[in-house]
Amino acid sequence: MSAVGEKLSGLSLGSDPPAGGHGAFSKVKRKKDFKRMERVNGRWINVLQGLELHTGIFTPEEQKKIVDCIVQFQEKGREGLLRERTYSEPRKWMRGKGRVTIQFGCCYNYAMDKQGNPPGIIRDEEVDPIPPLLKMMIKRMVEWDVLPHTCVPNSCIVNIYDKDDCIPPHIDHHDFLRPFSTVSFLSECRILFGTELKVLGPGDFSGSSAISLPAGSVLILNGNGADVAKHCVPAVPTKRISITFRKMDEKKLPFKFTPDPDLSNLRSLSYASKGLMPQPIQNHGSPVPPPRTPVLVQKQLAGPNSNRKEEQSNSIRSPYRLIEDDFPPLGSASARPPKKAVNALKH
Ligand SMILES: O=C(O)CCC(=O)C(=O)O
Repeated sequence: MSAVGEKLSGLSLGSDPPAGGHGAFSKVKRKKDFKRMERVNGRWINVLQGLELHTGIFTPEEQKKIVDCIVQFQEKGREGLLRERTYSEPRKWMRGKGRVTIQFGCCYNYAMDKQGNPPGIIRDEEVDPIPPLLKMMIKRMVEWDVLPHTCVPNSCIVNIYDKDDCIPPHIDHHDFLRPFSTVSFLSECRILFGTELKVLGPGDFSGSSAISLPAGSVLILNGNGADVAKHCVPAVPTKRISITFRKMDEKKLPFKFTPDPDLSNLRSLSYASKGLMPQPIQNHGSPVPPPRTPVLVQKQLAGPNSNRKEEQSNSIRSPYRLIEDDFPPLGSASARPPKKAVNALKH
């Protein structure tokens, strides 16, 4: 069992192995072909390139545990039991104004604050550490090939949207590396993307593309989808929670930051990461001959910057069988921003 599993076993989200060994993993669906061509600086590009939507990563029971945990933190925050900048409940005076946020791992400043701190990570401010259950979510995402082990998040922001709350158009600040991920809970909502997102009214936005985020889904933001297109969540029709996990730029780490051992050495559970040779699955009764060097191994040898897309899709589509315990229950590069992105509203 990994360090996280050992230390956090008391907080296990699930007690049984996935039904049928690969049962839980077989429910995972990954969409990586989002496409919307827009003209940027005179060139037509796919502004959704780099977005991925992963569903089936967290079971309904696990989602409930995570939501319960967030609700408990919200209560603690209301009672003043969290560090000052961890919990924030903006003054709301109209539809589309604000949402509750809970920050773990670092204090992110959305706009120039009273002390004159610019938007970004405030390095001399402390917030509460990432709670164990949320660390287990990170572990799951890395082990299940949702996030690369080269970009393990060390901070997160929980957004609690009541009906009519929203998040305005923005590009995530480059104090955080790419990719980053947003996990959705409680209700499905639409997230808009586009180089031009229009503010039509309070919580009312329009954009060239909308992606539906089902409860329990993980949206990965990378490439153009993170840095060329802005994104926003228009006023939600019903309560929703999201957790955005991000890795901080080393140069922007809070001064008192110490790496969490629970989040170090996380690895994908796909066989190549374990250095195991795959076992061919019978295909219509005849064994599938393995390639001389399995693709995943090739990718691993090629280093962390090799084509992760292919690696991920291989982990579910390849003719090789994963090891029975590869997908246990939850218990057990910074892209240089294009000019356009630099000018976009930072968030
Ligand atoms: O709630 C969401 O899905 C989006 C959150 C987001 O954009 C952010 O935290 O920066």
